[in-house]
Amino acid sequence: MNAVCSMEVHLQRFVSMNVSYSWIIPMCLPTGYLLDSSQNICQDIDECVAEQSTCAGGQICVNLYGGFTCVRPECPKPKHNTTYMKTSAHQCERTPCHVGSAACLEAPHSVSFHYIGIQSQLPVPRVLFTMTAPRSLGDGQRFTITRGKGQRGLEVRQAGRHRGELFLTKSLTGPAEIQVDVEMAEMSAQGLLGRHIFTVTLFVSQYPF
Ligand SMILES: [Ca+2]
Repeated sequence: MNAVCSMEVHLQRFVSMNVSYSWIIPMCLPTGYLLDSSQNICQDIDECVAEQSTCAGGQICVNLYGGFTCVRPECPKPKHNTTYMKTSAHQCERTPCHVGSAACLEAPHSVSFHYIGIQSQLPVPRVLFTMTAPRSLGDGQRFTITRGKGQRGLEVRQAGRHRGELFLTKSLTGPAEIQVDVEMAEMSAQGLLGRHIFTVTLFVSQYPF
């Protein structure tokens, strides 16, 4: 990664010898950061807010620590009489099923996409993402990691009657991109009412800032 450097000049005067002496210390920080001199820390530049991103039309800008990325969430492809349509930039919902199509009725009701930038070696435990039922039909929800469950350090837990949390139990070292799917199953006394998939992509930065 390239670095942006500035020079800091330090000056000292040797009184007894009546001479001045100066030296220069280079201050380097990776691209994508600004030096916050009041706190002496590297501050991420939010390229999405600053409109410095070059995302194409239809793409969504996601700010990351030390950079940004452009994403274009895509709905699941039609399969077994099951189709999805985009209901927002981040969400797809299943279209009404044909009568008698069991495969369609068993498919998830919605798929939503979430992008999270985190720093490398983040202290743990830490909640990364909270999932809530958009409308509560059932008696409760059950949360399960259905894809990427082999990824160490990521777990889900019930955090309330209609809420679940994806949380980090082990520090992740970047740069890395990790994708997990979390399923929220809406349950009633009669059984499963419906399923919702949260596709979560984590972008772990190269540095711990
Ligand atoms: Ca950034």
